[in-house]
Amino acid sequence: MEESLQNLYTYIVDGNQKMAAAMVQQALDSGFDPSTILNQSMLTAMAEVGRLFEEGEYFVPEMLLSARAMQAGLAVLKPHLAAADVKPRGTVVAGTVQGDLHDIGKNLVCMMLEGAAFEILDLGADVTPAKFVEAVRDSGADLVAMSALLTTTMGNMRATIDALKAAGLREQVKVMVGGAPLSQTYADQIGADGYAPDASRAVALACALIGV
Ligand code: B1M
Repeated sequence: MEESLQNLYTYIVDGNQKMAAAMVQQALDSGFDPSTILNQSMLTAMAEVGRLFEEGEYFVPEMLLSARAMQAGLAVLKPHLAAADVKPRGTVVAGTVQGDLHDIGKNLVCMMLEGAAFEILDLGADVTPAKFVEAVRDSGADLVAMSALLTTTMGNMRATIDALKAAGLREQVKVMVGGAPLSQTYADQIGADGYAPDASRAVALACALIGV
């Protein structure tokens, strides 16, 4: 890996927010395109953090520091992922489902969708089905984008889809889901309209679902 990408990887794994942000800027200044920085360095760093946690070398505080370093780096990258000022293609209500605090993947999906000219209503993490319903009703959104990183919280995607049905809103909105423990099979089982394994395919899926 090229030196600035390698340094960025190390600062994210080590949880150094300030240096992670500085390294993203340095990599941009050196001419790396944002998707190379993201895929070759930042996402592989988070996968390594997951491995260290699984092996018992990292605990929650270390994971949290790495997550903050990742978010600091993403903040620098964000303007480079976002599109120029164009008419919104559709409105997306996005959130990580109830009980789940993992928001990095969801934030990335939101950034990429924003970059592809979708208007985003980001409800954050630990979002109850009722909050999703309220946001869809108030905004008249075209799409709901739900993320889950825990096997214990995936079920809240189905609960959210059920709540949309109960509120009479399911027919007017498409639902897409994603997150590490999910699969197309699971998305089909819970009655979602689509599943995407990563943020760039989330953009392609969103476009396909609303027909743009
Ligand atoms: Co947690 N954590 N964590 N964690 N954490 C995982 C998910 C875990 C796999 C680690 C491990 O054991 N290897 C494990 C889950 C195991 C399981 O459920 N089977 C785990 C655990 C156990 C926990 C706690 C329970 C730990 C504890 O307290 N004992 C706890 C739960 C807290 C809670 O949510 N209630 C916990 C806490 C945390 C932190 C708060 C410390 C921190 C999160 C901080 C934050 O997000 N602000 C954290 C982190 C950082 C991780 C790992 C290391 C990294 C997650 C991440 O950000 N990845 C993670 C291990 C891993 O993933 N290898 C782990 C980078 C991110 C870009 O990827 O989110 O997968 P991801 O998103 C991808 C795709 O999935 C997809 O696109 C993204 C980019 O391409 N995608 C979508 C995501 N959402 C999408 C939506 C779409 C489409 C695509 O459409 C709508």
